[in-house]
Amino acid sequence: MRKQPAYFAALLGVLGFWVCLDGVQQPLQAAAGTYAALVDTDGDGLDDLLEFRLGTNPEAVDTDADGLSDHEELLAATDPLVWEDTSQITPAAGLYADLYALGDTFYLMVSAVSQSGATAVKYSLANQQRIFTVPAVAARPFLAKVDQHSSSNSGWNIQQATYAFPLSMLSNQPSSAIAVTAILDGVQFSQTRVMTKVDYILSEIRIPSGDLGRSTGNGDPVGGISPLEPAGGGEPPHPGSADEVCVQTLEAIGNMGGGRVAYRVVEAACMPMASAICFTGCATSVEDIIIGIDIIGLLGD
Ligand SMILES: [Ca+2]
Ligand SMILES: [Ca+2]
Repeated sequence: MRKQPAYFAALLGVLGFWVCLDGVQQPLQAAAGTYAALVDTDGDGLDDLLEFRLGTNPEAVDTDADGLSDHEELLAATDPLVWEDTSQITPAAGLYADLYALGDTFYLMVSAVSQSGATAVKYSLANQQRIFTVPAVAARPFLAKVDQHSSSNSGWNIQQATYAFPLSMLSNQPSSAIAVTAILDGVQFSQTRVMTKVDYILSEIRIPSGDLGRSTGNGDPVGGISPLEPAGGGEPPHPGSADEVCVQTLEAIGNMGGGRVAYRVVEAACMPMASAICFTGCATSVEDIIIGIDIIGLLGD
């Protein structure tokens, strides 16, 4: 196992949420083998492997041809797979973070669109036991790629950084989360990715309804699983309730293709557990539908 700095080893902190699975998930197979990490064929800022995960075309900047690039759509919280009247979209600051895995490495891409640039960028890692937050400078040893893109809106700029971390940071944990917070044009934004082992497969849990997991600070995700407060405003990770663990029981209800499996929450509760910490926002409600994405099964070794 690769050696990793203590601050990041400790990072994936709290998250007292476990997922139990009822039903059977078939590991999904897809032909990701032709893609290489950190390659962005169409130059839109989204690596080919990330586009493979998202279902966008790695060889087209604007998959749905609505005038906004796939990357800008993620930052604008619109759907890069659905044509929208982008002339009606008011330019706004946005933060997007996503990850993909290849071999023994996972790649975390963070990008922000703003007028004045991103400041106070911080990263948090959380697991059942703890949360650890560091400023962006502490993650610099893992930096694999930085980039800048011009926005389709004059006066707005897209900043981007991609980090390469040992996959063991996630795969050794039953569940974990990565959160990014930043100040964009004076407003705090955050993005979170939540991973959990489902039948021994590390899967990413995302919010349904076509949402690709974005948060722009003014979005208000409903349902789903998140270690952040679900309210808008991009609140940072917080320790939540001590000595509790969120237990979600999921029932697989459908294979959505592309590595995605839909689950229905059949049980959701915060339960007492010594030394565990339950994020306020991690509890779903019964009958919520969440999406698990088999990132390792799709793109792993
Ligand atoms: Ca691309
Ligand atoms: Ca679109």
